[in-house]
Amino acid sequence: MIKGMTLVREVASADALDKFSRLMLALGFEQGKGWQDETSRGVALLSPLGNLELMTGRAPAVPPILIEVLGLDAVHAAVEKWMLSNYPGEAGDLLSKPELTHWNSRLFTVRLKDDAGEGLELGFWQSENPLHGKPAAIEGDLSAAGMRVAIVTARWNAVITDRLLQGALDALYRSGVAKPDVEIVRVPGAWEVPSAARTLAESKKFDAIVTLACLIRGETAHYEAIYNEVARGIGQSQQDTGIPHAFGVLTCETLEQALDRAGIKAGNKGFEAAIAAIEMVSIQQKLREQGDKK
Ligand code: DLZ
Repeated sequence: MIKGMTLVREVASADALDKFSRLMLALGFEQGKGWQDETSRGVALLSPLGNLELMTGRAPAVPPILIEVLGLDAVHAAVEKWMLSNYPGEAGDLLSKPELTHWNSRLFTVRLKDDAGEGLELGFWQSENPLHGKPAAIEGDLSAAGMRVAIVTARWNAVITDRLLQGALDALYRSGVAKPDVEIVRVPGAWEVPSAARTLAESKKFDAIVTLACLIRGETAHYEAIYNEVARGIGQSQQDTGIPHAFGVLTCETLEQALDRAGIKAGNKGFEAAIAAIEMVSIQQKLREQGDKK
């Protein structure tokens, strides 16, 4: 199994090596295991993706070390700041501006000069193609046209759960679910959510179930016991039926915290749960299609 690639490149001096590693660490590179012995010293830097490119023909005019980034302008600003403090008066000559390349990217270069005037040239680049370098992954779509969804919502703490419900409906309708394809089931409290969710899932009439409830520690006797059972029951229904169940059960210390998570300050967890349900339905469809092809 291939694990990664290592390119070993000699640098002109210890000074250039130090400058290089300090700049890379300042930009957020993870430090790998370097080495030091009587004859040499090495610095290792790890990046999330590696890419070895060999070529023939017209060589792109680029430095031998290229670092692919997201947010090239922000990286340029960070490198410029670093250069201004490490090469006062010279940064303008050593650092280029980002420019378009003939290979559908933007690039800037930086020269890390050492005391002897030698050093190391690096290039930072970003592809104009937003999908470039993305690891291949199966991801769900958020288009929900034709999807049938059941929402189970608890009446207990209705001031919160009604807001969660509004958030969930907003997400479903905006993603293309038709109103007649949404069934809303109200149950007394969080405790009753799993059994209703399971009945709906077993009916095979729905592609996904969204569960909504709110438990407030300070106001809920046996808070831990109820919460554990609700979470277990919803999870088990999902596992046993294979129908995605989104978990929109709030567990909060105070009513204020619950309000924040129901649309005031920290998003609306009902909205988020509905989006997760849509995404999971789409992912399951894709996984099934992939399985059928094999
Ligand atoms: C009993 C109870 C309590 C104390 N607290 C809550 C809560 O914070 N949130 C909630 O959704 N439900 C609560 N319940 C009601 C139980 O979930 C359940 O509805 C009743 O015990 C009846 O079975």
